[in-house]
Amino acid sequence: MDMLVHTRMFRPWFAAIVIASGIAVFAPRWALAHAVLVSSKPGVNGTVSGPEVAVLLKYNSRVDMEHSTLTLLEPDGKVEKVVIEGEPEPGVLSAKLTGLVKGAYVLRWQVLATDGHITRGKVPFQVE
Ligand SMILES: [Cu+2]
Repeated sequence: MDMLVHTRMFRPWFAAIVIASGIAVFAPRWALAHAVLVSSKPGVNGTVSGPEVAVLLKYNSRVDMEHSTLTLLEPDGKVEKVVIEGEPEPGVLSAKLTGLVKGAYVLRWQVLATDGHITRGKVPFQVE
């Protein structure tokens, strides 16, 4: 009877420790492996002048340009596909936006990292 009580009390703690150390060990590797946006042009919530806007998205790891997509949500609610122009250096994607009028835009990105995982995010910005 005594033994059973001890076992029940022990297990949740043991599970918690195993989970916590698992996160501690693997979290840095996940962070390195996934493509996370490090910096961008335009910057997040930044303001740029139109009508032509150069886009640069810098990630913490190499990305597969062929399997990455960019879309632009325009002030009128229209969503346009943005052609990825190139990869000026590993982990950096470039594109050119043209004909942008004044207003609020959201550039949505989805990239495939070299570890096979897809990440996505958005860069809201203003054109003045
Ligand atoms: Cu990953």
